[in-house]
Amino acid sequence: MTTLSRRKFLKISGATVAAASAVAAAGRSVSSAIATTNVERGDRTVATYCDICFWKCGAIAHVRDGKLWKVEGNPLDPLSNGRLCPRGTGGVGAAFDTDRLRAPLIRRRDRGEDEWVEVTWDEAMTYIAERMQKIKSSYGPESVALFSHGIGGNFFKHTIKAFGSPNISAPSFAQCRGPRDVGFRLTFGEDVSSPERTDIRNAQCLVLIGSHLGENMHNTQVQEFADAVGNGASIIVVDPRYSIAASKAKYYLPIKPGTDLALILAWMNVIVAEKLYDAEYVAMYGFGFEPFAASIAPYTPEWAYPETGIEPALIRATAREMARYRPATLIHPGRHATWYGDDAQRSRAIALLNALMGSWGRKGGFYAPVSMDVPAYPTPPYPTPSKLKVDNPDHKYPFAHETITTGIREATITGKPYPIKGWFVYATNLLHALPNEQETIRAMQNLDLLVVIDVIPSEIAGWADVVLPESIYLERHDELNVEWFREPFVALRQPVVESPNDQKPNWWMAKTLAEKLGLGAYYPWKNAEEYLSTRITNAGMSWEQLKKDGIIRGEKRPIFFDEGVPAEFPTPTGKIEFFSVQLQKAGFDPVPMYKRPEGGPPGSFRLLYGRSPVHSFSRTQNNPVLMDMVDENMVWVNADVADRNGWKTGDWVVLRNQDGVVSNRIKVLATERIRPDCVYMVHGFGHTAKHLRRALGRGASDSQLITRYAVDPLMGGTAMNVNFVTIEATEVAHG
Ligand SMILES: Nc1nc2c(c(=O)[nH]1)N[C@H]1C(S)=C(S)[C@@H](COP(=O)(O)OP(=O)(O)OC[C@H]3O[C@@H](n4cnc5c(=O)[nH]c(N)nc54)[C@H](O)[C@@H]3O)O[C@H]1N2
Ligand SMILES: Nc1nc2c(c(=O)[nH]1)N[C@H]1C(S)=C(S)[C@@H](COP(=O)(O)OP(=O)(O)OC[C@H]3O[C@@H](n4cnc5c(=O)[nH]c(N)nc54)[C@H](O)[C@@H]3O)O[C@H]1N2
Ligand code: SF4
Ligand SMILES: [Mo]
Repeated sequence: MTTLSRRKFLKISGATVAAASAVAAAGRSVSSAIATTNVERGDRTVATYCDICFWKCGAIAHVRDGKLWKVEGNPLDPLSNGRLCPRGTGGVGAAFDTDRLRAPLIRRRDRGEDEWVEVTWDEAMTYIAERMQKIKSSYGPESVALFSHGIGGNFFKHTIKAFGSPNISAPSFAQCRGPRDVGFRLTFGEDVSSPERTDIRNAQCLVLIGSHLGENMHNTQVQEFADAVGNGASIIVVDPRYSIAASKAKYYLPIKPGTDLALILAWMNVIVAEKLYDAEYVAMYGFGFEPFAASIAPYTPEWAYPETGIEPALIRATAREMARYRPATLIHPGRHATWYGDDAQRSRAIALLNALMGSWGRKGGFYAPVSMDVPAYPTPPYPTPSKLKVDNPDHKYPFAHETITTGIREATITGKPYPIKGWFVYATNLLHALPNEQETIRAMQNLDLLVVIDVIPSEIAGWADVVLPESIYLERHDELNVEWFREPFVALRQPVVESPNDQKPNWWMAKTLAEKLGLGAYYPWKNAEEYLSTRITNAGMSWEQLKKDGIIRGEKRPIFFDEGVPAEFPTPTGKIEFFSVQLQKAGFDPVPMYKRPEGGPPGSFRLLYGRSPVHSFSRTQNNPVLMDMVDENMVWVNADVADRNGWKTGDWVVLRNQDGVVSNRIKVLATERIRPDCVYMVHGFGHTAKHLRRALGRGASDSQLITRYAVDPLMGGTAMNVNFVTIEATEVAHG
């Protein structure tokens, strides 16, 4: 695994982009782009925003002689502040990927067998519309579901809602930030949302529990983290693995995996017992502090020590350190919170610890986000579905406020509460994103229609009946980015270059499909430019300015209590709920309580995973520029453990999980930087889709080994850090 400094990356990226363009120019897929743009000479720039992850940084794309040249940060953009992360800079590689999907495909043989015919867009859309109508007449429109991730899915959502289905879901809830947002909602009445409303820049003490900023490259957070470090903020990192963030920390707590709730309870115990909390804030805004204090009284540092492996003196020292800087003490809420099944309650404990610090609504803590007011384009009201969503029957998960992907999958398998017969999958590689891929495959076998919209022949595309090739983000318009953030702004994504083959943008596909379904009234506009410019003009802004600058910023507004933001907490009591009556009524712990996580079989290691700083999920491993930097993952193994077993860095091994699933081969990284009871790899590698020629068989897939998951009883999140593996030396390539 290579970790590059930013400076080194920037030096390399120019050269690799050039190399990539040269390679691409020799390949078939870009030759037509070159032919159509040959006439263009000189340099031009187009302002747009990035799509290599969901942070949506403002970017300036450079075109030289008609060819995409490079992408940089847009200095006018408050998310990027003129600087992209390595993935955003390497994003241009997506355009030069010679394995891109080029034309619509219809499957010729059984689902999962790789045989396709290229069809015209009209044939593809007619085929899809006919099958949707058939599902509608046999089962009702609700039996068509949409999985979609990212802003590009907005128009497909519109078409599916117009068709009459409420079953629309993204992995960002039940596989990512869902438990966190539920835990914070139960406490403060509001979500942390995305971009996170964390004032990292002004934090004087920053506590990172897992959140591996610096590997997790969400741009603004990483920039602010660097600022905080530069300002001398006290950093406390809790992680079984010595992360990049840990290397910046004053205190590093190598916790036993799965025991964070015990640590947080012990911290709160110290802070309450020693009266270190913000008493005025708690008295003014808190509800149920007395029963809360009584409930956490048994959780002393001495109690937490054998659970967490963190010494009582260190627990006390870090609790006091946090209290010293309050309210500018930010216990980061994390993002990928689906870990052990107690995740909403662990997140609630993080929320409560922040409440004790008085950091919610305060500088260096959590701000109140603001946004620009851009009215929707007027379209007819959606039909009211005659059935409720399938994902959460009888409100089994009472605090799920978004749709649960795995609930839709479950209904597709069981046919209950009603059958799901059609899936649209937009920009989400469900075989990597959902735990237990066999369940996803079983569900897909029950479908009458599976449409995948992707840019490359991903694993999920391999299962589709119809594959629709999308233009990449640098070749299309998308919905406006009207984000809730520190300051209001609106950003535009617009085409920089043309698509090289027969790829189309999502808005065109969703509109054309709606028209085929007789739902043309929902698309009263001619094209994306008309749609977007109407919205902008109706909001009283200049379309020409937005096209030129890529961004329009609004006036700064108050974002903290002491700047005049009213301290309102939309919970049932209107206060910060130290004790939660709604949880109690629903049969859950009103104050978080700790339960020890289950261990694994003897001789096994808990499988942990995270991010590579230069890759996004499973979507960038075929990108020539990013693969040039990190082209495989490695399995981190504690150095002593490796030594005892005779495994050396660079040795090939396979991992076998508790259910007998064996991974692709992967190289060992023997390191002091991880505890002996777990192993670690970055997510997204180990591709099996054979048309992803660059990514195929490189590294191993954590997703493949995640056959087991624990479900959060509050909100249905699927916790994935509950798998265990053994390690076996190997010489041969598997998979
Ligand atoms: N480069 C890059 N950046 C990204 C993304 C990407 O794909 N690539 N994806 C973005 C998205 S959507 C998300 S949700 C975030 C995810 O990023 P985070 O929210 O930061 O995800 P975590 O799961 O908290 O991070 C994994 C870390 O948790 C540690 N860990 C594992 N188990 C435990 C435990 O029991 N206790 C503790 N304390 N730590 C543990 C791991 O060792 C690892 O360092 O990243 C975002 N940023
Ligand atoms: N095992 C495991 N599972 C996880 C995680 C993990 O770390 N480990 N992380 C979880 C988290 S935090 C999240 S947020 C989710 C993320 O889950 P997803 O958002 O599903 O992430 P990807 O696996 O990257 O799948 C994205 C798919 O979209 C395609 N794509 C890329 N660009 C475009 C485009 O412009 N248009 C279209 N139509 N398609 C495009 C890619 O080729 C790819 O097939 O996964 C969750 N699941
Ligand atoms: S954080 Fe990086 S990949 Fe994500 S939008 Fe920003 S520049 Fe793009
Ligand atoms: Mo995520």
